[in-house]
Amino acid sequence: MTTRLKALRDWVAEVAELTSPDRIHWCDGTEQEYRKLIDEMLDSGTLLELNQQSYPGCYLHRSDPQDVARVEHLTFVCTRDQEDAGPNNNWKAPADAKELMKSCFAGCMRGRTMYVIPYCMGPIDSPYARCGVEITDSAYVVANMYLMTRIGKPALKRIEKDKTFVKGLHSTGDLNPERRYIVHLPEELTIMSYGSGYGGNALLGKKCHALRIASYQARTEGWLAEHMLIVGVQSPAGDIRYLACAFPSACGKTNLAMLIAPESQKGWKVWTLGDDIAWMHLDKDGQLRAINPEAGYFGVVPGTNPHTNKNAYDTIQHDTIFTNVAVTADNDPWWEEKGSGKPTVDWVGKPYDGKNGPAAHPNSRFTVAARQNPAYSNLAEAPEGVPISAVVFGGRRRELAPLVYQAKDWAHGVLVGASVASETTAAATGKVGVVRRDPMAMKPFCGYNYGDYWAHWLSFAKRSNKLPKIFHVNWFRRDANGKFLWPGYGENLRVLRWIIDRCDNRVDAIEKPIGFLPKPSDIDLKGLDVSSATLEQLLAVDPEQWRAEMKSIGEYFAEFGGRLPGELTAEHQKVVRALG
Ligand code: GTP
Ligand code: SPV
Ligand code: MN
Repeated sequence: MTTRLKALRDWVAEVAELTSPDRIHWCDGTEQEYRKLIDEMLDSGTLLELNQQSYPGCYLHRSDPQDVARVEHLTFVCTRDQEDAGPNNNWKAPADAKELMKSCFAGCMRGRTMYVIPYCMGPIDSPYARCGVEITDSAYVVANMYLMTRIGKPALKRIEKDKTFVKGLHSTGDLNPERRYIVHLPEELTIMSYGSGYGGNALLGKKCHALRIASYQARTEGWLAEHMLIVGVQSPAGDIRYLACAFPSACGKTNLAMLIAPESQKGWKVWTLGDDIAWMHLDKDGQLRAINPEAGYFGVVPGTNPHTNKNAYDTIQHDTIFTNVAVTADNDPWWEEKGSGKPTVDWVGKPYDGKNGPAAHPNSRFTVAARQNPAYSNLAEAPEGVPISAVVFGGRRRELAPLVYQAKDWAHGVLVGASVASETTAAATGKVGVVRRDPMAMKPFCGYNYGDYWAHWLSFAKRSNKLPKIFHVNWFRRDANGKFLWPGYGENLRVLRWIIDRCDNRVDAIEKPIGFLPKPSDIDLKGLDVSSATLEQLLAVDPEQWRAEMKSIGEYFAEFGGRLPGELTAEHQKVVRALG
């Protein structure tokens, strides 16, 4: 296989010249190719076969123990002008970044195969889809891209038609954490990733392209590339409302995207469109529509069980790649809170004695094709996407943020999104459980200056009067003993129902300085072990705490100096004044 697109041929030749691979393989994206790759990885030990009776088509990959999460401190956005990357990104001058990466990549594929993966983010026939080509020396990356995106011949055909593509160059290198860089050149639609084989560092279609590069493109082209799940919530009457929800990494997107209604919520049904990324455009009528650029899930494994997330649990019973989980004596995959089985070997491959932390890595992941999800929406691959009724922001906050509230209008909603803060998780290296600012859940993923990004969000109000309503949720509020106040998971449907009731003007709300809060009687608690006192606690807005929060948000905003839109400052001031 090769291509008639000269720009692509030239780039592949140039990379081969730099990296000196033994072989070049153009991925055609067929099942036979996938099978062959799996067999080769089983031979080389990159993959281990799991029990094929109980988990047919499932394999385990153990990554390097030092390479288990995204590395935000080694991720760079390299714009010509540092201001364009903003204080929210690490920056290097493009020329310096290129030189550094060139020195890393020089000869790095000697003895290896160089895979060329043409891929399409979004349904192949969607006007909103965008393509890229990832060059990698990792068969594991190819297999993951096969499950999660649309790769091979159909993508290449589209690239040849579009005549443009994002260039992503990746090598696992020697996995030295001191020589690991994830570099983006948004002005050149280029990504260079060296020294990691893990998830968001290496599967370049995902965070690198579909968020960092795409968000940069979306700004100039008038659309949005967001770290959001997309769901359809169907009422007993059969009406479906689509929601796009942005929560930081490991804060519940996959779980909400696959939610199953509890017993007491008869007739409600949730359909999954996407679990991590949404690309949203205004259509000609001013309706915001979303597509999921991905075709599979790279989901957090621990905590997945038939009670928390039965759809995910069922989805990963076959044809799944598990990364960094434990195994049982029967060679089944195992993870914390799986609810059955016992681990005998931990995620690094050592006998599990229960003494050295969890058996599965807290950021262990499953990779699986979306079509295996029993709740996969029949509109998930609609080229025109689905109409979004509500945008929902959320974070992991043990205090302060109530279970749910609604922004007063679009501009206030942008403030609510820009004010998101959340406890850090195992999805990125570094300390876990520290509250940090994570506007729109995009801190690690916004490919340009946050000040410009907020201005871009605000600009939508001038372009449409049919924009979605904006909300904020927090499933993670705790009591004085550290226990979650809200049961979460399937029960979150009760909160989605209030959100939809608000969108459809079915219920009033209580106006507070921070936004509209539900009347407690409008949250359905039927069949739920949550007292009205607990609900009151969940919905409480403590003015003292909120004054402190607004002060800290103001200080954070000030870091963006002249790039901070005046309209956002005005929205902030309004809330500060209302809080007194
Ligand atoms: P990324 O893939 O990193 O972007 O994460 P995500 O946002 O998709 O998070 P995911 O749904 O995988 O959930 C992460 C963790 O949060 C898992 O351990 C879940 O079990 C837990 N979790 C998800 N939803 C809830 C909830 O409603 N309540 C509580 N208490 N925990 C939840
Ligand atoms: C996240 O960290 O938000 C993920 C996993 O979805 S990764 O693909 O590694 O970015
Ligand atoms: Mn994510």
